[in-house]
Amino acid sequence: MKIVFATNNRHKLSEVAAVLGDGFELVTLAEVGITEDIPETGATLEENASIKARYVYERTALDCFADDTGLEVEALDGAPGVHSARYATDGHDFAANNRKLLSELSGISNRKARFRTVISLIRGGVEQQVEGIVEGRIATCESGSEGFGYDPLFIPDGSDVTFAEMTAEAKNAISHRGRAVAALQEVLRG
Ligand code: ITT
Repeated sequence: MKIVFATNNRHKLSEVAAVLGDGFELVTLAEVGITEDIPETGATLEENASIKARYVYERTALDCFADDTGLEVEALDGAPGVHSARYATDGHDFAANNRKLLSELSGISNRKARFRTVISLIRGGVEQQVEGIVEGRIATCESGSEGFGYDPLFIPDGSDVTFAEMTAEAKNAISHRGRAVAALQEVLRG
């Protein structure tokens, strides 16, 4: 099955491709001629996932999906949440975002956090959303070099190590995105 994945994030692309497996051919934005950044103007992950998927559908009329993900930290009232990509700066500066998160949590003992991924799928012009969540906590310093984004700071429940210390396979087995993509697969196969 051929489907467009509306992302410019190569890490997401490889994680999603690994979970979906060989039965699905993921088409990139560049392959359908969309090279500009899709504006993410929504106030929620749900809105942004929908905006990204609709942007692609309106221009290509192809089946497509988009993922919007946020890190929600309890002691920060859910921040950075929908602003996760641009927490510290205007760009996707992972190192600066991680430094800001550690500084905001400095001296705070409640480190509870979760990653939440919302995927918006448009198939045959009909839109559906699925979600994946992983609960965990924010470490006091960065560890590991795998993955991307906040992975060096996020320790999932049931683990002693961060996502950045896990193989891609181990992260995918329990992660927000792995779970959301498993739900997406059910919908696509159903
Ligand atoms: P696209 O919109 O092009 O898909 P993006 O990087 O802007 O890519 P999001 O808005 O969904 O994607 O993600 C917001 C940020 O959340 C992202 O830049 C990372 O910093 C972080 N993030 C997302 N998924 C993550 C993951 O699995 N592990 C660690 N950080 C993640």
